[in-house]
Amino acid sequence: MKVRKNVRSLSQTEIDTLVKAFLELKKRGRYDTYVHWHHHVMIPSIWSWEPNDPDYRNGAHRGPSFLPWHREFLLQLEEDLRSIDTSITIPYWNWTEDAAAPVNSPLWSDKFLGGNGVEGDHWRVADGPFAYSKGNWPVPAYPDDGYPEPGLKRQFGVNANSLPNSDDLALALRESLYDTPPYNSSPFTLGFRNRLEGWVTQRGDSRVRTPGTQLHNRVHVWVGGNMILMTSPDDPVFFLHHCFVDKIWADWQTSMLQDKPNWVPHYAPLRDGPIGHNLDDVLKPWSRRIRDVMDITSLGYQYEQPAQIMKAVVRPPFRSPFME
Ligand code: CU1
Ligand code: CU1
Repeated sequence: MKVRKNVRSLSQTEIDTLVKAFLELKKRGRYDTYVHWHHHVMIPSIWSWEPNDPDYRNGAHRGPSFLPWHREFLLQLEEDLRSIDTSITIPYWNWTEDAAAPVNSPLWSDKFLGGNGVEGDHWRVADGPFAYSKGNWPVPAYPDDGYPEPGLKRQFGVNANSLPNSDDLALALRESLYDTPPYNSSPFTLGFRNRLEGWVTQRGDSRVRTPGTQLHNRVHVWVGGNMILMTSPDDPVFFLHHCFVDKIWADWQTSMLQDKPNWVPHYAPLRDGPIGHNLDDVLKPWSRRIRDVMDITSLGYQYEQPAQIMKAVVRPPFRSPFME
């Protein structure tokens, strides 16, 4: 059984092995396939065989398949990394642990992912293995998105001033339905997926404490630079971020199996939902169906920190009967 660890539990040797494998995949041209897969799934109707109609739905975002699609995406990358070194599993970045001091996260060490971009250098990352100046991590320019210069870019805290904390996460973990019609990204659509993806803002729920985008989305926006584009896997932090998103889903699934065993498979829609988002739909461009990625144990991995730790966070705070 593969065990995916918290980034804080990794030894420097484990970090070095992981970084080396990322660089090797990049050198072989394989890493860019992931950027293309992600980009492609975000812009429908660029191939002739795709329906060119307004109801066509993104197969990986703004809908129920958000979590299963990214679970499969991580599995694919993990296999590629393990073809270079069999000891590798993707580590997860629990950003709630860094919410108090995001810039001080151990991730941004020059021996791990490197740090913030430099404003005077088009916000390009200047230190660590992925720095533009090292030349080992080519990232193209995206002039249409406002990035006319090549190189990996980050803009910590510029577009969102904080990372989500454990209270923000608890709002998602308290949801007992996976997703609800119309299965979209409206701030009023209820369910675990829409919460965790980050679309339920203060507009849709007054219990949300910070203005602007939430949870998964907010992490992309806080890191900034390449992480806010459709090509966000250009930044390797993408996978460490999504690994935590996947862990949150797995923990939620575990707690739902205990609390609501009759509601299996804890997924919706089973059928008749948007194309690509039903339980038996295939996760394109791969071959597994959503149904096939529901149970991480059967996929051969687990997470280092047990779900019970997350459950402690889920317990609602005491509310006096004299309060609203
Ligand atoms: Cu994505
Ligand atoms: Cu994402």
